[in-house]
Amino acid sequence: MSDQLESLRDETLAALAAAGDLRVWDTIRVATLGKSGRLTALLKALGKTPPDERRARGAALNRLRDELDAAIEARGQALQAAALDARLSHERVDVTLPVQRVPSGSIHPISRTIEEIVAIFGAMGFRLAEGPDIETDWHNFAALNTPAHHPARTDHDTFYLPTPEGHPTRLLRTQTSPVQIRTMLDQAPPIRVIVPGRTYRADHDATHSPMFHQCEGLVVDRGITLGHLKGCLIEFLRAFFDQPALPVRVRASYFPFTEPSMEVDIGWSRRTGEIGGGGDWLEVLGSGMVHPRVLANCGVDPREHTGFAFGMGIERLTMLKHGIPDLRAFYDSDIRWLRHYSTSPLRPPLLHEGL
Ligand code: 2NM
Repeated sequence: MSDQLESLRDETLAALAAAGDLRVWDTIRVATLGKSGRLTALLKALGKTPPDERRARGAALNRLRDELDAAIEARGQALQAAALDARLSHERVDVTLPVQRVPSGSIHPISRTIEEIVAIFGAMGFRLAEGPDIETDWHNFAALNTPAHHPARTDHDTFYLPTPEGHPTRLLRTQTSPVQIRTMLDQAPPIRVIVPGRTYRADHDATHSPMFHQCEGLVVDRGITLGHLKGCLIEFLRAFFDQPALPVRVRASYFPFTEPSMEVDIGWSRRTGEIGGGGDWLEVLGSGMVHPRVLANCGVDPREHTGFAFGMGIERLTMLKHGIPDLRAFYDSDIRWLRHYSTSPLRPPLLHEGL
């Protein structure tokens, strides 16, 4: 090999060995094998070599090109691997470190209760149903067998909206039952729905808010009985309060949309406010067998199908479960109250853990 080729070889190999990163490596590659590279220039000049030297010179140049090609490739790969190693060790994550305390939202206790109720009834085969907050008086009252003179219909309780001439009266729903009405109108039995949502009544004092939350449920099928209703509600209450032996009792009652109707009480202690034992009773639910007229109003034949329905107040259940003393605090958005009573979005309700 000529001195010229030998120095090109030694210089290139030395420069490659010294190259600390891919940017320097690429400069060497271009300066050697690129369009205006040193080796490329020598190959181009081969044509001007005297014919008697050309053969040997060509062979030497090709050998050198193969050698440098391989050396550049190998160094490139080594540098790439080193760069990846450096990145991986730099970006290593210690999974044992505590979660970073980034400011984040949390689940309001009302939302949490709704999620829990839906999870419990979901496990019993109920589907979630929702509907509009603004209703017609037919869906909110008439279809539910609530006669025109019923106290719930007076202006005192209901927020009526301005209604254009010739249109059906519009109002803010006073219960979520119009969603059950819409469900029966939309789909044929068997029906199993759980219906949480906002409801509105013109009532505002220490224990009433004009906007509050209810959760109602409806089952319609062939052969549904009061026994199914009792079993279902006892199952729900024991799961919700996480007490497998929670005392539950039912009392006869009256609602225009159910016949018979019953109220459901759970055991508690009036003295300590504790749910469970204690010998006192606390009303938590209203329920009953769907009135045949309500079924008929929704196109369900009461000679073929029967159903049960129930309703509960979300705020009240939440206050009982968590010992929250004041209803109004739910809507104050006081960040200290929210920190105390809200739950992390990272811990959704899990049935298998017990709610
Ligand atoms: C309650 C109590 C009793 C109820 C009835 C119906 C419907 F649409 F099926 F007729 N939905 N919800 C009902 C029955 C609600 O809340 C205290």
